[in-house]
Amino acid sequence: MIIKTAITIAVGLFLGFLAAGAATASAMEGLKASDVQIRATAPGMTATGGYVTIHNHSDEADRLVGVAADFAAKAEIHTMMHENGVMKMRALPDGIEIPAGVMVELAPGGLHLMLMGLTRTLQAGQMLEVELTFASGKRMRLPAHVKRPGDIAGGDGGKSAGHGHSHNHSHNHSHNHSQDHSHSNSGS
Ligand SMILES: [Cu+2]
Repeated sequence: MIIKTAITIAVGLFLGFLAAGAATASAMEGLKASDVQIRATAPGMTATGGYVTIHNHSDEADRLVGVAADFAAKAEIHTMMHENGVMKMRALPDGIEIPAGVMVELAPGGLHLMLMGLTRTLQAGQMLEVELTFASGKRMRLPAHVKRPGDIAGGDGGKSAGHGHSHNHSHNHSHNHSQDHSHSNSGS
């Protein structure tokens, strides 16, 4: 009798635990970020771009509001804009809206993670980590592949074909913001 009660309780706890686990798993599936790619740098470069695909499977909008990496003293969310025929980068202090049910792709020529104050040269083939923060409070620590600019998916005729490719160069060279210099100067 006592034993049977104990088993009943144990089974109940176990099922409760499973249910809690399943709830957590589906909540995590709500928002998925994958395929983080970072543009490799040449020695001395203090800034680079990063890209990621975020898929919101939930029925609530969220917002990417922050990015951090241990190899970058400062990181921001940027977009690219046409201004008098010239592509320019602009910080998005409010981040990027990720509407319910929508996939948002940060890719060369458009939205990107701006990684500044680099503490080392990022070489193609390296595997790093970045952390994304969302308005909902979610944080994701994700593996990030360092790739040569030409190997970065999304900007070269892929799904987001169009503007990506031709703008890669201007993007690359305009990364030397004035902020970057203050960071790199502090170390040398
Ligand atoms: Cu930028």
